[in-house]
This record gives sequence, structure tokens and C-alpha cells, in this order.
Amino acid sequence: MTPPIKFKLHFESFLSEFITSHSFDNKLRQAALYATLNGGKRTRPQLCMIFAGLTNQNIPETDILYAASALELIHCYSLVHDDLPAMDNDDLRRGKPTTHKKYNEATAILVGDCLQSMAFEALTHPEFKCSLDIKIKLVQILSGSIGAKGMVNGQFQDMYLDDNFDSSKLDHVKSMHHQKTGALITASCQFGALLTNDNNLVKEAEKIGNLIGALFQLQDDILDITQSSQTLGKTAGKDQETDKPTITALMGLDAAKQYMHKLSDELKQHINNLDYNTDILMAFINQLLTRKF
Ligand code: GRG
Repeated sequence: MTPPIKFKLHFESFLSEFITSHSFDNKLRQAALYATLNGGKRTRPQLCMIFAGLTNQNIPETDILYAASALELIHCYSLVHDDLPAMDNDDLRRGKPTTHKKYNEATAILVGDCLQSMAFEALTHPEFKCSLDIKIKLVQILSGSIGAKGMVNGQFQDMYLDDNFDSSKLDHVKSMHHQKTGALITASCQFGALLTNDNNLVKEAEKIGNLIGALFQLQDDILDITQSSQTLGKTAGKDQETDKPTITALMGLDAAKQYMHKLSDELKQHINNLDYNTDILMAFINQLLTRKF
């Protein structure tokens, strides 16, 4: 398996070429490249690559790169739209001006739309050689995780808590977080597993992905109140300032940290129970658990 750090560089040049290969307006292309190649951690592509490598088969690297690109394109679209004045209204992302600040709001909206459709172009690209059966499953998982029962619904609930949403209930907040950010992380693990065609791994990937997603969001809540804007590369303390229903707000910081340890123990136990060599996955998880931004 390619080491994650090498994969990250390779992935970024693939993604850049894929975006550039579209013949669209040069200014829109520049803005799309700005929104994607601006220093993200590439957590979702790396999870996809690691799960694809678990069974030690020779899966074509191009297939992994197309699947990973679809995940990152969706993630970048969601960040660009999340930063817009109508949503989180943020000026800073990945340590740089947000896309609407660097360009303008209409451009940022269209960049997000464009990246979203490119994700599905990547999955259905003729050079992505996996079977049509797998491609359909990838499209089903991705569309399911980002739409009305996934990211968009989670984002909506986060912004406009409705009558049925009780922000004092931990379960409600956890479910909203799962939809907003966890579902795409779960999809990233499932993507890699699907490429292996190993049904057992596909099932395990969903469970493990759900735990990684819950941990990732919890960590984000903790980092938001413990790190500076400079370290985070985005405005720190925003959740508290805007009275967002976060796990740290509900439980308090110490209890949230304890909950994080509980979740990470559970995650590691699941990984240890897998019948594959999980050294790279475990190393990646340990790295994720110590992230500072
Ligand atoms: C606009 C439909 C729509 C959805 C937005 C992504 C999102 C949903 C909201 C972002 C709010 C937020 C900060 C969520 C916490 C988890 C998260 C997605 C963090 C950013 O992801 P990272 O840390 O970012 O992987 P990088 O920059 O490393 O890619």
C-alpha cells in the first residue's frame, strides 16, 4: 500500500489535473482550483485509499484516485458553501481567505455546484475501470450520504433547529453531527472497502466509519474551543459565539474529552478485530487522534 503521505501528494496532482481537464471558464476554473488545492488534510481520500489497501489486492491506483477525488470534491464543495455569509459567514478557511472572500459570493456558489457535479463525473468516468455494479453502489452511497438524509439535512438542522430537534438532547446532537459530517467520513471508508469487493469489509467499514466520523466531529468541537484561529486555519470559538449545539456545550470540555477516549477505545477494538493487516489504518487513526487542526 502507498504510504498515506505519498498518496496525498499523488492525489493532489491527480485532482488538479482532473479539474483542469474540464473546459470551463478560466475564472471559474481558477476559483475551483483555489477551493480544492488550498491545503486540506485530505482525510477522506486517505481513508478511502487505506480501506482499499486492507485486503492486499492489486486494485488499480487510478480507480482509488477517482473514488477519492469524488469524496474530496464533495467535501470541498461543502466547505465553500458552509463559509458563505448565508451560512457560517467565515473569512478564513485552511488558513486562507474563503472562496467568496477571494472571489465573490456568486462565484463561490457556482464553484460549490461545479465541484459537486464533478464528483459524480469522477465516479462515472470511463477511465475508472471498476465494475458498473460497484460504480452504482458508490453513487448510491455518496448521494445518500450528502443529501436529504445526510450532509445537507444535518447542515439544515444545525442552522435552523426545528420543533422536533431538542438541542439539549445528546442523541439529537449526535444524530445531526452524523448527518452533517459523519456520513461522508463513513462513505470514505465504505468507498475503499467497496473497491475490494469484500462484503465483510464493506460491513465493517460502515461500523468503523461511523466511529471515526463521531470522533472526528467531537474532536472538531473540542479543537474549536481549545485551539487558536491561527492553528485551526479558521475562526476559533465560532461554535460558542453562535451558540451552536455542540457536544462540548452539552457535556462540558472534560466530559467531552473522556467521551473521546471511550470512542477511540471502541474504534481501536473494532480495528483490532479485523482479519487484515491494520498497521497503516491504526497509524492513521493515531495521527488523526492527535490532530491540532
Ligand atoms: C453546506 C451542504 C453544506 C454542508 C456543510 C462541511 C460542513 C457541512 C460543515 C462544516 C462545518 C464544520 C466545521 C464541521 C466539522 C467537521 C468538518 C467537516 C471539518 C472540516 O473538515 P476537515 O478538518 O477539513 O477534514 P480540511 O480542511 O482538512 O479538509
